[in-house]
Amino acid sequence: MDPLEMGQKFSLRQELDRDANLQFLPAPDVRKVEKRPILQRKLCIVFGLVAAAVSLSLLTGILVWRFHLHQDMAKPRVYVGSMSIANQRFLSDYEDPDSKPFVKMASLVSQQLRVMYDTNTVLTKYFQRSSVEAFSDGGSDSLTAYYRSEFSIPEPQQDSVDVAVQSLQMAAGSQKSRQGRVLLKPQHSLNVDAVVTKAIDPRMTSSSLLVKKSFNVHVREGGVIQSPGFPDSSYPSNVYLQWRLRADAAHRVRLDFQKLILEDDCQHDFVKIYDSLAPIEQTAIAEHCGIPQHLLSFVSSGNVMLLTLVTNKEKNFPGFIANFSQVPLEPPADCGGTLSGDVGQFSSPYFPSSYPPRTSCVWNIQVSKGKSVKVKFSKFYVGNDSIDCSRDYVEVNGRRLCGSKEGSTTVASRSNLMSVKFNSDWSYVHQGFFAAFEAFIPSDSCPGSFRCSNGWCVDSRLHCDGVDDCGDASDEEECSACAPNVFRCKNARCVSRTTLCDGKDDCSDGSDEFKCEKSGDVTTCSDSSFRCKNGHCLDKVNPECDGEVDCEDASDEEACQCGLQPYRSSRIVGGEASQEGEWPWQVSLQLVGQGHACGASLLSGRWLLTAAHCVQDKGSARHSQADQWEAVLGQHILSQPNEWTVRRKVSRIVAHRHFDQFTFDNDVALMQLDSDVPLNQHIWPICLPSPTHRFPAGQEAWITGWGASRERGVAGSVMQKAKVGIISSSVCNIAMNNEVTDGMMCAGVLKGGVDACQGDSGGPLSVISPNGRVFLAGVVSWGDGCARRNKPGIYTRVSRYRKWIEEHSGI
Ligand code: 4AZ
Repeated sequence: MDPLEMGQKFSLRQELDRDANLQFLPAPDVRKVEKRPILQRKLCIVFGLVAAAVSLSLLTGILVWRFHLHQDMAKPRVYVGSMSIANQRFLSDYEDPDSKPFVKMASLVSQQLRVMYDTNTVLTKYFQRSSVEAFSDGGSDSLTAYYRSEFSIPEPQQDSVDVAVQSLQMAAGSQKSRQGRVLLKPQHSLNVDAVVTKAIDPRMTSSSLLVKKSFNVHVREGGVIQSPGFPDSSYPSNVYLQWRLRADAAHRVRLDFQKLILEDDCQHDFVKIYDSLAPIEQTAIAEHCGIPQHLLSFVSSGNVMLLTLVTNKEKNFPGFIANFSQVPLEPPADCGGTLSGDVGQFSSPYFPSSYPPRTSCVWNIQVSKGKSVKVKFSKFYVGNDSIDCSRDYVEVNGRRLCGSKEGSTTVASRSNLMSVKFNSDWSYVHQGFFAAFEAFIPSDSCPGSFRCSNGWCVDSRLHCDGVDDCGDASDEEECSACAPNVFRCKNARCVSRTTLCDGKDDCSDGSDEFKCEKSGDVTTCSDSSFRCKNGHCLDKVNPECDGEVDCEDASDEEACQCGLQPYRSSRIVGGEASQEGEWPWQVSLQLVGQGHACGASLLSGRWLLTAAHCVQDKGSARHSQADQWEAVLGQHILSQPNEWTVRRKVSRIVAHRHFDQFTFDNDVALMQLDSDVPLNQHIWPICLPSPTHRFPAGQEAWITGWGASRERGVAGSVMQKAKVGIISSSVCNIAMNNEVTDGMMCAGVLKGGVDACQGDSGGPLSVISPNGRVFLAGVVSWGDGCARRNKPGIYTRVSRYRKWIEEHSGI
C-alpha cells in the first residue's frame, strides 16, 4: 500500500532488508596463487607503473576540478511565482490540469515566461524550464497563473539571478503603468499585469524529499484534511505534500486546525500556509511546527489557499487535522464602519480567527458631544513588533501599533471622535485584536493608570521606572523632582536617604546600594551581607574577588582564578560577533551525532553549569544521560574546530532535584567532564557570585552563544554577544504575568530586538564587575519568544544556587 495512505514511517531498515538478497562472491584463496615467470613479472611492473601514473594524473585532475572548477558548477534553483493576466478569464476547466484549456493556457504562460526571461541577459543564460501548476480567478476579469521556473546557476551567480528575478517583477509592474504590457505574440498576446516570483523555500526542494504529492480540494461543501495516518500513526518521513484549496468565486477559503502535533524543530517538519496556489514566499501567511499553544485558524484574501506539509526523517509525530470551508468574500461585518453610541465593541476581521492578508478596515467612532473616546484593546496580536509598524498594524489617531501586547492596552482621544484603521500586508497573519470603546468625561481618561501625553494609559507602576512605556517618553518626564534630602534613584524614583546602603534594594534598580563605601567593620550578619569563611560578615557590596582583602581571613579573595577576559575588545538576537577568546567560559553542549543543543559555562577544569531544561529526557531522547553529551570548549566558529578547541565527554549530570518543567523554577544543572580541560586564555572559568552578590537593575550584562538569531531561526555559526540590562524582578513580573520566581532574574532590552534565543539555553549571563572580573549572574533559561518588546529574557539566578553548586561539585 502507498506509504502515504498508511501514514507509516519510511525506515532505513526496509532499504537494508531489500539489500539482504545481495550475495557476496567468495574471496580467492591466497594460498592457491602460483609464482609467475620473470618476464611476466617485469611486464607486470611496467604495467603497474603506467597504471599508477594514469591514476595519479586522474586524481590530480579530480582534485583540481573539485577545488577550482566545482565552485562554478551550476546548481538547480527553483523560483515559484504568479502572473496576473488581464485579458483572460478563469474557466472552470482550469481546475483540471489534464483538461485541454488548461494545457493550452499553460503553454501560453510558459512561452510568456520564456519571452520575459529572454529579455534579461542573466536569466536567459541560466533558464532551464517552466511549468504551470495551477490557475485561479484573479478577479475583475483576470486570470492568475501559478508557475515554477527552474534555473541552473553557478553558485557565485545565484545572487545576481535573484536580483534579476526581482527586477522582472518590477518591470512587469512599471510596464503596466506605462501602458505597454508584456506582449507575447500579436495573435496570442497575454496582458501581464503583475509578476511575483521568489526562490522557493529551500526546505521544500531538499534532495531528501522522496515523495511529492498535490491534492486539489474544492472547499464549497466543507470537509476535513488530515496528514496521512492521523491520528493512529505518525506521518510519513521525507515528504512534500500540498493541498490546493479553492472556494467558489467571491468567497474565501477558511481553514481551522483542530489539532497540530509536529516535531518541535521547524527546520525538520512544518506546515506552511500560503495565500495563493503555489508556495510563493511573499504569500506565506503562516508556518507552524511543534504543538502551537493557540488557535490556528486562517482565512484567505481571495478564493484560494495552499496548505503544505514538509517532513524529514528524524522524528515523526501524529500530524494534523483541519476543517476547511468557504466564507463570503464581501467585507465581513467586522471590517470597519461607523460606530456610534457611548459604548461598543469591534475586532479585526474574522477574530478570533487570524485576519486575512491584504486587508484594510477603518472604524470611525463617534460618541456624545462633550465626551472623549477611550478604546481598550483586550487582545492585541497584530503583526510583528517593529519600530515603524510598516507591515500589519492598527493606527489610532495617526499613531501605529503593532506586535503582541499582553494585558490590555488603552488609547484615548481628546475629542468625541476617533478613527481606528487596521491594515494587513501580503504575508504572515496573526490573530488580530478585540477592542471595546467607551465615552468618558475628559478629566479622568485613565482611571487608576498613568496618562501619557499621547493619550495612552499605562500601568502607574511603570511611571518613572526608567523605561519609555508610553512610546513618547512622557512617563519618564518630570521624574527628577525629588524633595531635598531625598535620594534620586537611577530610574528617577525618590527614596529616603536613610535607606541608602542599607542592604535593601529600595529603588528597585539597586542604585541606592551602588557606591556603598566599605565599612571596614565586621558587622553583624544579615541576609544580604557577605559572610567570610571565619563567619564574620561584611557590609561591603560584592567584596569577592574585587582585588581588596576585606575579610580578616582573606577568604573574599580566595578562589579568584576566574572571570578574566584576555581578549576583551570594546544566538543571540540583536547581537554581534564576539572576538575569538572573548568569552573563554562559554561552552557548546553537543548531543552526540546531532551537534550543538545548548550552552554552558565553565566553572573549573572539570565542572560546567547549564540549564536543567537542557538535560531532561524528551520522548525517547535520553538527554538526562551523560553519555548523550559532549562539551566543546575554546570554540569560536561552531562548525570549525581551531587549535584551542577541546572536546570532552560528560561523565555525570546533576540536574536540580526541584526543577519544575512547567514553571522552569530551579532551571540549573551541573555537568562533570570525564577529564580536566587545560586552562588557558581561550578556556577559562567564570567567577561564581556569592549568595549575597547583588546584580542591581540597570546593570549591564552580556549574553553569549550560538543560538538562533531570531525567533524560530537557526543556530548561528560565529559566537554572538549582546549587551542587555538587568531588570528588577518587580518590573519584570508585571511584564511576565508574575511567572518570575526568586530563583530567576530578568535581563534584556525592554524595547525589544536584543535577547537570548533557542540554542542559547544553559549559556551564561555574564556581568563584568568594576575591576574587570566577570561573574556568572544567570543561566539562559526561558522567555516569551525572543526579543519581543516588553518581554525580557529570564535567567536562573545563580547566586541563589551558590550553596547547591558547592554541595554537588565541591566548587
Ligand atoms: C530557548 O528556547 C529559549 N528569549 C532561550 C531563551 C529565550 C527564549 C527561548 C529568551 O532555548
